[in-house]
Amino acid sequence: MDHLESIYNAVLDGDAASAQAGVKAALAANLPADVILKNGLIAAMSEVGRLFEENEYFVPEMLVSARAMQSGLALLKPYLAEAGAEPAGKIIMGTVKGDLHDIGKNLVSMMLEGAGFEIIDLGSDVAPQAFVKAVQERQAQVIGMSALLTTTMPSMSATIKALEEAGMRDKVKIMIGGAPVTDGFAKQIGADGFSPDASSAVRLAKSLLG
Ligand code: B12
Repeated sequence: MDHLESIYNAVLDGDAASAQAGVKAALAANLPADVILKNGLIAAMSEVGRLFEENEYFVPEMLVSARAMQSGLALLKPYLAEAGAEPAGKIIMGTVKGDLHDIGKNLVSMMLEGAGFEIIDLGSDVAPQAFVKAVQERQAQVIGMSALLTTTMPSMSATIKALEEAGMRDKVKIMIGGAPVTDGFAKQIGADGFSPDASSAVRLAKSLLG
C-alpha cells in the first residue's frame, strides 16, 4: 500500500495515529505537501461525506474522521505554508448565532488554512456584534459564515446589517455556506459569495480577494 492510500484509509477509519504516521512517511518519501493534502486527506474526507449521504456513516464516524484529518493536517501545515509563501489573506470564520454545527465550518477553515490563508476562528454560536468586533479588531479581508439550520440562516442577514450599521460593510467580503444555504439566498441577503463545499470555498475566497 502506498503512503497516500494508507493516509486515505486512516482518515476513513478515523484513526488519527495512523493518519499522522502516514503523513510523516509521505513527507519522508518527499511527496509534495499539497499532493498529500489533496490526494490523501481531502480525498478521504470527501469519501466520508459520500458515505454519510449514503447512510453508511453517521455523525460519530464523521467526527472521528474529521479529527483524524485534522491531526494529519497539523503535521502538513508548516510545509503548506512554506509552499504558499505569502499569506493569501486573513479570514474570520464562524458559525452564526444559535447554531452549534461546526464540522463544516472547521473543514472549510482547514482547507483555507491549507491554501495559505490566516484563519481567525470565532467558533460557533457567534452573534452579529461579535463578527463586527472581530473585523474592527483584526483587520480581516473576508468573513466566512456557516449555518446548518434554516432557523439560524436569518442571523447571516442580521450580521450583514450589523456590519452596515457599524460602517464596516465595504471593508470586508462576505462568503456564506452550510447545507441549507444557497446561491440565491446569498444574493438575497447581499453576501458576496456562496460555495457548497470546502474546496470550492478556497476558490471563492481567492476570487473575492481578486
Ligand atoms: C452533525 C450534526 C449535528 C451535530 C453537530 C456537531 C458539530 N459539532 O457540528 C449535533 C448532534 C450537535 C446536532 C444538533 C442539532 N441538529 Co444537526 N445535524 C448534523 C448533521 C447530521 C451533519 C452536519 C455536518 O456536520 N455535515 C458535514 C459537513 C462537512 O457538511 P456541512 O456542514 O454542510 O459543511 C460543508 C458545506 O455546507 C460547506 N460549508 C459549511 N459552512 C460553510 C461556510 C462557508 C463560508 C462556506 C463558503 C462553505 C461552508 O462546506 C462544508 C464542507 O464541504 C446534519 C445533517 C446534514 N445532512 O447536514 C444535521 C442537521 C443540520 N441538524 C438538524 C437539527 C434539526 C439539529 C438540532 C435542532 C436537533 C435537535 N432537535 O436538537 C440540533 C441543533 C443544535 C444547534 N443549536 O445547533 C437538521 C436541520 C434541519 C433544518 N432544516 O434546519 C439537520 C439537517 C438534520 C435533519 N435532516 O433534520 N446536529
